[in-house]
Amino acid sequence: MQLETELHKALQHQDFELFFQPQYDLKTNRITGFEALCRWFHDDLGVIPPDRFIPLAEKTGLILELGDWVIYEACRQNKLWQDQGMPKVKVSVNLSAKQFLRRQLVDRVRHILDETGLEPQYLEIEITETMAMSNERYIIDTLHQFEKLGVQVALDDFGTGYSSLQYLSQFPLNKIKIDRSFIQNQSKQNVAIVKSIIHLSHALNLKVIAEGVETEDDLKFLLTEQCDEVQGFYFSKPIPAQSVQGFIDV
Ligand code: G
Ligand code: G
Ligand code: MN
Ligand code: NA
Repeated sequence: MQLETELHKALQHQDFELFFQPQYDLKTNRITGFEALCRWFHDDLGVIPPDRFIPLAEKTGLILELGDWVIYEACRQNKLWQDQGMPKVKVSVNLSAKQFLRRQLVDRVRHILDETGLEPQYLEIEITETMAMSNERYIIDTLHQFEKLGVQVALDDFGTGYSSLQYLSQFPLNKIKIDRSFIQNQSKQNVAIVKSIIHLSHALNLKVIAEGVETEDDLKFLLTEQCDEVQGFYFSKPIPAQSVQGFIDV
């Protein structure tokens, strides 16, 4: 069985589902949003993790179609929650480099927002640090268009790439996401890095969120360092859409 053929079929049959992982404001303890994470349910193979199919989708170009679906589905779901009376929060979607470098990405997103009726400030896109630091000019231009549209932008996996601080300050970003490796291995160096990322973010007027928060100690550390938001298994793993409503009520 060729996974690429299966991926084609899965797109036609809509064998994908978005799971959602909550993000919390550390000061208010309120949910600020959900990160949408794609899951593939295969009839014979079971759940295929994104680490396996996203690289394949990128290689084959299927990421464009899949990526459009992810953005649409995330917006549709968030609007539905709002219409059901849930407090309004953001939904964030991960974009791959190929998707981002495609012309008309901003138009496609605008179209999806129109179609689903979701207000732009309730959509956040995540691009990785590595993506941002190649084609800087093009990325900065595109991000300015997103800013104009009112869509939020977060820089994902921060700390794992090689950001030029010169460029970073030119990026119209709203948020920096500290890569979970720094939270998971709190070596002396990593602690120093986390502290400086938080300071840097605040100096640049950006919100900062820590990923991979798994323990009470992680949380205390981030609270002390005045991190703005947190996400991780300590609060919840990614959950299906139908679990979100009950989740937010408790
Ligand atoms: O959901 P999980 O934590 O297993 O995700 C593993 C990786 O797959 C993460 O790096 C995540 O960003 C990526 N991923 C999950 N869903 C999507 C998606 O819809 N689009 C892209 N481009 N990446 C995704
Ligand atoms: O690359 P990105 O940040 O988009 O990856 C999100 C991935 O991180 C998802 O696969 C999600 O399941 C995973 N994740 C979220 N919270 C935690 C956590 O607390 N610990 C670990 N190990 N993984 C997490
Ligand atoms: Mn992410
Ligand atoms: Na990340």
